[in-house]
Amino acid sequence: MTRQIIVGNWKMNGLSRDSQELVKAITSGLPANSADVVVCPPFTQLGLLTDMLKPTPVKLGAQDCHQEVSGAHTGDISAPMLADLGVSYVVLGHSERRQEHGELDETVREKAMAAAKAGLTPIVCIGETEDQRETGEHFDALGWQIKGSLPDGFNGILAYEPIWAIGTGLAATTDQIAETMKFLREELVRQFGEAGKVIKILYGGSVNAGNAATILPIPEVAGALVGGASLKADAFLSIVSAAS
Ligand code: G2H
Repeated sequence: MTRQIIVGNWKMNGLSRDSQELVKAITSGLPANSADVVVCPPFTQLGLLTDMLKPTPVKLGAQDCHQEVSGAHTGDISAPMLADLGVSYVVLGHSERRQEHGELDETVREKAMAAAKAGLTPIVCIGETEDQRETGEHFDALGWQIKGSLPDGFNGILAYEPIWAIGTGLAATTDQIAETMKFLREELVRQFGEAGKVIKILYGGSVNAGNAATILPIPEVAGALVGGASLKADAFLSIVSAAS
């Protein structure tokens, strides 16, 4: 079995000193033979942290990239720019970007292609709204998002983050995660054939030190995308320790 992967999504948090302290605490507290660990700080901290992380097994991720390589896109950062800094992963299509920046599946798909071309591993997020879950439309919604957001030949990671579980402290139940993971695997195989069998699927949405040991062993869960709990070294390390 491949190692699980725990990804810390710091979102818009972290000034220089906090970021360095957090990374120092995470890298010095990593358990032996730990799961794979990725931290995704804001863009502003990537340059600073790349040197700190180089001698450690912890990898660096970004929280977005532009779909173009360069050009007139004020305020944006391209995938080759991230690769140039030593970034290995990039989170794409997070629901906060879909909501706050109007990102559509098609843009997410283009970003995933750009990331892969630059040598980054895209972590593409999908997830249903509370309404879709309540009306039983969640599988349809997820199926469409997979179809729209993942490019042909997708060789990255899929993150399932039910929107209603993000930052609410209310993670999906074990049954909901298990049932959804099974559905996602079937969809991936339907879309990508053999290759769909090995695409890693992460769960995200209020993963914390208390529930990680219940969530991570669920079949098909290849790891977790962690927001709030990735900002505290002890909580994040507990989650890493719960991974296999
Ligand atoms: C979901 C998750 C990280 P949190 O957005 O991507 O955040 O763990 O705070 O729910």
